[in-house]
Amino acid sequence: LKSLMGRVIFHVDMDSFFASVEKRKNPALEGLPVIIGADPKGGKGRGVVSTCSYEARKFGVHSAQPISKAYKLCPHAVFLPVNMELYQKVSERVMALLRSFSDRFEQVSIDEAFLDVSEKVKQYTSPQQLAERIKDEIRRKEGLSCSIGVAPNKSAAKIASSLRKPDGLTVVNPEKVKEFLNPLPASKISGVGRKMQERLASLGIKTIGQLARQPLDKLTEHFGRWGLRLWEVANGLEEDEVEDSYPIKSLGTEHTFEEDVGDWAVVEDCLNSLVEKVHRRVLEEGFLFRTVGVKIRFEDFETFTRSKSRQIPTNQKEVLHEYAELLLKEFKDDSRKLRLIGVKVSNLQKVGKTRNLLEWSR
Ligand code: TTP
Ligand code: MG
Repeated sequence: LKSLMGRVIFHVDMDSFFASVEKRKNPALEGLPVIIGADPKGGKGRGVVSTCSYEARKFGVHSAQPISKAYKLCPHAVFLPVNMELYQKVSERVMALLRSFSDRFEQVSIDEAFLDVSEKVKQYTSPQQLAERIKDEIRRKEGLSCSIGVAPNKSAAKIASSLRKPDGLTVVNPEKVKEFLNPLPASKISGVGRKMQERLASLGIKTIGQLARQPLDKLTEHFGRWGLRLWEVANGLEEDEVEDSYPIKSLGTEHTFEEDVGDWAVVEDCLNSLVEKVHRRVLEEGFLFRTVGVKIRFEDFETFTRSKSRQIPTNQKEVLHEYAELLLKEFKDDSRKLRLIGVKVSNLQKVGKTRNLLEWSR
């Protein structure tokens, strides 16, 4: 068995990605607060902020905030609609470049990837030098900046990339992982959101170091398998492999209603058109999917996602529709009005990859 010791893992995350791509396209935006969001209508739209430039972040604007709130915080910002096609194209080029620098490559989202460079790094004087080379290439070819975290495992690399944004580079030496993690807040661990943070705080756990020092049984008692995971990550013992992946992990779309909707017939109409759209893209891209997901946001912004998987991949619209409808049903009796619904497919497989297909349906 190949030892996982001595791995060099990079986590690369583009800086204010959608906003940076817009700035690259229109240099007049340089230095200005730029806010990207669905249907911005000059700040009066009903969508949420996808992202914003670092200039806008100084005013407290951030992802997932209602556009109207962002407008109050930063009325002089430039508001732009989401041009997903453009970002997708740039993302594909950036990911191809990152892939070329890696032994194993795993795309995590539109602007984020893990690279296992354990072998490749031997061609350079240090991991630092390889990371700088990658940053230079992305800047030269795409005019964009990114932040890179370097560590012996994925979880530490991901945390490292977030520490010196934008245009950051943080290298964690293998013997310094615990020292690096200890003082950081537990919320830096991927998957520890506000709720989890509160539950940890109620046990007196604020930092990753405090988490690391807990008896393992105490954590599993409170959090099950997730407790074990937290303990591993906190102690720098996580050893997940970088899983080679396809560039596109999911295809989806969502719709924010002009006015909150209480009539389920309207919701169903909208669902039909979202299913149509997603299905068209599935066929265009030549994918099969195994998982259908829905997203639903109520008028008070409470948001839920649900998904349902099947064993055997398919590209049939009927399946997509049936699953999506089934998943939405759960929310039908809620008295609140709806603000947004979304549909996506994931666990994608290119048609014709028979070897993988066989593995999947085993
Ligand atoms: P992130 O990497 O989370 O954010 P970012 O690249 O804009 O900024 P940072 O410098 O902090 O990394 O997400 C990547 C893109 O995904 C982002 O540019 C827009 C999109 N996105 C949304 O549409 N909605 C969201 O809630 C988030 C978090 C991101
Ligand atoms: Mg980013």
